[in-house]
Amino acid sequence: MSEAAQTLDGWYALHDFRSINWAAWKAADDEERAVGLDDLRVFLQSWAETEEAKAGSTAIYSIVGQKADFVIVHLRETLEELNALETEFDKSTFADYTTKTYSYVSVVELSNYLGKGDGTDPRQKPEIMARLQPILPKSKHICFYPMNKKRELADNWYMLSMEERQNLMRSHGLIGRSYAGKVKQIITGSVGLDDWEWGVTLFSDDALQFKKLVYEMRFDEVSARYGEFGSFYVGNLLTLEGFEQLLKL
Ligand code: 76R
Repeated sequence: MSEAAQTLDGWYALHDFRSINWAAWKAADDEERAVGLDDLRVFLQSWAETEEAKAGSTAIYSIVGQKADFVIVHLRETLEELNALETEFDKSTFADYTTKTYSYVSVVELSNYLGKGDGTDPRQKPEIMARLQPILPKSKHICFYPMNKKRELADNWYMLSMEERQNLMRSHGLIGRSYAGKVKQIITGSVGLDDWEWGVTLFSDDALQFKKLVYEMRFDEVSARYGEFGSFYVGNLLTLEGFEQLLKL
């Protein structure tokens, strides 16, 4: 049996994709819509306070295309907190004007492929904790997709030796690092949690950098040979003002 990579796991993640039920929103009167918008303001305020208190992080993006209208990305310490956030949102008046389109449950993950480790507890290191409990950047754009590493007879990631995987990951990391300052990535692990093995969430102020990075990685062996990808979601940062503008009739 090959050696499993060790992971450090951080905050749990919920990517909650919704669409707006425009027929219901348009059928509501001004007063009803005002109640819905108030809900939204209260949610955004409370999520911002959680982030301020460093007890989690939330980012909201519109989604371009027909897969969803917006996504709320929550990072929290526990699955219970994610569950509570989702249910609280579902109970709100605002949620009556939305439909659920997709969701993804995972946990922020760092693996030991490239880190040497100096024998000390990595959780005592502020720079490691900042990566395990990241404040989601409020970049202009987001890109999310789930992925697997292949398990086919000829190309089975999980049957490669630790050393082979380390060598492959080195090249992956080098490409990734060449996008430093342009794309911020958060890798969340989801084996045993959701339908794919990882969620990839990318942030950038220039959406073209998503295409350039993902394209370049396709030529790298880790992705070219072993990557399998789900649906891609791409969108634009939604502030409260942006949300109000979006909902304006
Ligand atoms: O964490 C680190 O910085 C160490 C290097 C590193 C690891 C271990 C790293 C760097 N990644 C790691 C793990 Mn990655 N990554 C992806 C995708 O579309 C594709 O082809 C793949 C989707 C992107 C775009 C990306 C970007 N990475 C992983 C893993 C877990 C693998 C496992 O455990 O088997 C996956 C699934 C994955 C996928 N990666 C980077 C990036 C970028 C931009 C970097 C550089 C990060 C930096 O230096 O800040």
